[in-house]
Amino acid sequence: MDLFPAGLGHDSVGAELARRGVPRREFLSFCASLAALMALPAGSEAAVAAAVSAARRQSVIWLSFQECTGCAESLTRSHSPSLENLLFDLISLDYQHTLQAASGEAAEAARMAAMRENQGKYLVIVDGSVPLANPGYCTIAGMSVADILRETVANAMAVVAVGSCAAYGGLPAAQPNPTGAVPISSLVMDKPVVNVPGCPPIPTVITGVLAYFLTFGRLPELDAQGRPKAFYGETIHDRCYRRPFYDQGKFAESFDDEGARKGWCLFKLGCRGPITYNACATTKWNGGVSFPIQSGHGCLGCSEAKFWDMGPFYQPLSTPTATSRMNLAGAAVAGAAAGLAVLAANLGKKSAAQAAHEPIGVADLVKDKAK
Ligand code: FSX
Repeated sequence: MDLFPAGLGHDSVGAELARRGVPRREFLSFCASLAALMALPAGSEAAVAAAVSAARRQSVIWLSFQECTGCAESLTRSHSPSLENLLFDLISLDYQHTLQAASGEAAEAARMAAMRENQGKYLVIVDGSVPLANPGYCTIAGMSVADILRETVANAMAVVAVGSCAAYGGLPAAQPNPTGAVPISSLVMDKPVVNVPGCPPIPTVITGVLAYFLTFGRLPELDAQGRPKAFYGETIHDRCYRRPFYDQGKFAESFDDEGARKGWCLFKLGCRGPITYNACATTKWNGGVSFPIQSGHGCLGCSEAKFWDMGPFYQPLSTPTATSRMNLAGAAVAGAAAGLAVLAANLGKKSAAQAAHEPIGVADLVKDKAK
């Protein structure tokens, strides 16, 4: 199979890779990592390679509003694909405050040119929330960010709201929300919007969503909150390697006790893993090295709506119920095989123990999501 056939458009990813002499083997291994990232079945890499090769380098305009730049910092730690892969091979990042060389009028001219030359085809990524209490609270080149958003998405194909600020309002929207901060989805009604929450989001998840869009020309399957199911389909708790300790009723009571040293469950130290949907426990951070729970710190729930207001941090969600302890007792009596069956049942999407908890914050969360 010729990955970079002669008939490819001059602005295709394949043509660009061929020009730069990227070896076939290297490209295929890159596509294999993309396929794994997108949770595609084994053997999909050839199809991904063909699609990526023929794809046009995607024009992307990245807007940053009320935020801390943690999301862009996270992206720069992307390892698979690396930021370098992403920028030079897959996309044409035509505007991004933190990474672009241009400034002032030249930067704004680049945004206008990208909008003009790629009408209906460019992707808009937004991090940060929009202040509605006063347009002067956040402006770029003399324009309110609400107007910049409106202008930029008018001819866009789709919008990706990166980070909990863009997806839910995040830190700027925490009580008492002095700037009247709102998420992107409350202002963009006529374009597809995908939410990639997290404060910041996992870099692999940001690049995974972009890779999916580039490969298939559409957004991945989303849940009711507009999050890609492939990355936000399960809770941290569902996939946590400390989960067996939870099921056995073994909990650290402080960050330096015997239980903590033995790696027991951090639930009693306020871990929000049971109510937090994200891929930290599987994808991990820093090239797959670790994630907060593996480093001895409970999950703060940063990818859930209103997580700043669901506090205080380190307050346990609730006391583990008798249900999970009963599971342990039953497992012990019935032996190892039965224990594994109980564990398998508990690893289901909503275990009886999880359903019985109704942790603090869940009701609020559901209420917020229903709005
Ligand atoms: Fe918000 Fe991102 Fe947290 Fe910071 O851009 S999601 S405050 S990591 O920077 O928007």
